[in-house]
Amino acid sequence: QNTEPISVATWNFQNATAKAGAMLSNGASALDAVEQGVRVEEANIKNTTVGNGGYPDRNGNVTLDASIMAPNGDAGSVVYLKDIQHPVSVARKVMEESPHVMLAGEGAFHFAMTKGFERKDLLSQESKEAWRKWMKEKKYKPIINIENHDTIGMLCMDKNNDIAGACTTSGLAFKMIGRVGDSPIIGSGLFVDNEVGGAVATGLGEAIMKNVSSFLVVEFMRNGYSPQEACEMALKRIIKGNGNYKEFQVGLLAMNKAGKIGAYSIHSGFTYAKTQKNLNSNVSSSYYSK
Ligand code: SD4
Repeated sequence: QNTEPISVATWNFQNATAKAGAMLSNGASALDAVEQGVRVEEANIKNTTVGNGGYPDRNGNVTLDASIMAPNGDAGSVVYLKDIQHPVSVARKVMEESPHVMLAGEGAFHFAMTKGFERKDLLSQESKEAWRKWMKEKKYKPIINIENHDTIGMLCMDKNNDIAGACTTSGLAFKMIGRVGDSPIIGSGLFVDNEVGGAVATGLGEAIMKNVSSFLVVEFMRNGYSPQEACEMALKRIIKGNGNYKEFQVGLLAMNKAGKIGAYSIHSGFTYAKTQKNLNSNVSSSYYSK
């Protein structure tokens, strides 16, 4: 099998897929491309759900979750990491230079310091103002597709047909202190099995974690379903277990070894970015709720 390299990412993050796509065209590995691709959004101060400029928790702390998976099945992740702009790169270091898969909070920060990462205050002026405004009413309600849903989950396939994935987020805006979402949980926000394909998730992490969505999507593909069918089947299982699905959004995105893509969400509004052969596009996913 020889498929043209391809990169896809949740939401309209074409700058990220374009970066990864350009690297893949130049022969980069899927792992390098996926890391550098999501770093584009981690550095983007305008993206209030990822990395620098992310919305804080209700105590004003920006806390980041990120994960990465390599074609050989290795994985690394960080949860509740503060003051580091590129959590995905810390996750990669955890994968490659520690005996562990996941590091949390202070330990993750300490590890990052020993690996030469820079300490940086990530709370932007805009995010600080949004938080102050939120503090006036203190009403916690994730809003479908807006504000709370801009996590980047990315899948890349390189010229050798190897697949890698990454997922990085500041989590839900104004979450409780200590809250960790699906994005750094291997199998929930991200899963790659290089024999079969990969999947990433975005949306309400609490629903995704209970469903282990990305692992489920990949297992469905292993059983012969297309990426589209697999996303639909996994998402319908979330809906079945949640009477209140009308109140939250989940989007799933998958790629198989043939480079076929599938995406499905509960509500309209979920899109994914795609770069292949230097062509960038933004594709609307199909969805369940009318
Ligand atoms: C979380 N799934 O922390 C993430 C949020 C998200 O776009 O996807 N935002 O629950």
